[in-house]
Amino acid sequence: MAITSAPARSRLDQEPLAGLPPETLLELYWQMLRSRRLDERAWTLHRQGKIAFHISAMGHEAAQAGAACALRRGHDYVVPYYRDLTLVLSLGYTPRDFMLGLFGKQGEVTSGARQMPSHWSLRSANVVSTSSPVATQISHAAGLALACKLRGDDRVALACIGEGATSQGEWYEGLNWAAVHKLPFICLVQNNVYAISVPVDRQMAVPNVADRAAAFGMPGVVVDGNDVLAVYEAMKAAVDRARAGEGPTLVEAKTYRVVPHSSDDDDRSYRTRDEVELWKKRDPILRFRAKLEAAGLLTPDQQSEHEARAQAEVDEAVQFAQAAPYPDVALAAGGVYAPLPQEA
Ligand SMILES: Cc1ncc(C[n+]2csc(CCOP(=O)(O)OP(=O)(O)O)c2C)c(N)n1
Ligand SMILES: [Mg+2]
Repeated sequence: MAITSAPARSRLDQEPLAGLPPETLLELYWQMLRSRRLDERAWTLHRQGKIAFHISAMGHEAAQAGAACALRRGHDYVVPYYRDLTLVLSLGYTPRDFMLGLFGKQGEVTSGARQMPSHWSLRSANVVSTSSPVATQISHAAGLALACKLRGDDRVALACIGEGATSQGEWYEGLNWAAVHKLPFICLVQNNVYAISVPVDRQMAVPNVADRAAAFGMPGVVVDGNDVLAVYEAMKAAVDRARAGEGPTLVEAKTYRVVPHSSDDDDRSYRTRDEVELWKKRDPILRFRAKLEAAGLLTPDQQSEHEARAQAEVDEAVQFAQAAPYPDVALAAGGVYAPLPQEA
């Protein structure tokens, strides 16, 4: 039977910190904070004319850190989308990796700097590279989940996507396939209200992306995407389900992109400043910080230490990437075209 759940209620009232040990809670906070500081620097570097392009995870940190925490790193497959900076950092991507990508320098791990930034991949963490056309990653992830099932291993495949891209045919095909074959697949939709300038109510006539899960025959769960522990709990339930052979889950994390779509976008043309300011008050990092402070897990001194460490890592990564050489021009087409055949 198809199930579409009501919006998942955070169980924090019963389990204030999702049953996670203090070190894991602090690690979650660290991943979110470091991602934000890297992201802020990327915007600055762009406005200084030092990098060509940036697309931001700002506002999505809780959705992504919570999702990463529910996975077995280096074991499960992850097919991210371009906004997943916090997710890939949580899985092992480093600040240097990120900055090498922004500067297009030699040593960039995903493609030797041949791709645009934010086309993440990381072999050691089973993070699979995606194409630029949105939603193509869904078929890739469903295929990986099928492979996991055929091999009989206990891996799951996670695909991330924005709510706008769920209008694409490949999203429907991938989710349908995953449900029909009861695959160990999780689709995490990061619903940030906009697909560039197009608001969500111009994308679909139902209030939640997760409402569509019923049509595939899989559970659909709505979760507060700015509450890292609520996302973790929803994702953990979906991962456990997939690992137990019970099939796929559609998780929709409701969040908001507090900056323009990318460094090429001017969001003043399609949304009000009041709306943006309202969502800034729901900042996922400040919310989690307050929770940790209230639980006595983060003192002001520890907070300062986290900030200093994040700034130091960002500074070091920027210096490293700026000093790195550009890739050899002769390698520009490497990995793109097969070697030319020998002349007869
Ligand atoms: C097939 C396809 N159409 C259009 C684009 C251009 N494009 C890139 S991102 C984007 C918006 C996607 O919005 P959403 O899925 O909500 O993700 P968000 O950026 O909001 O996180 C569009 C239209 C593309 N990359 N691929
Ligand atoms: Mg969106």
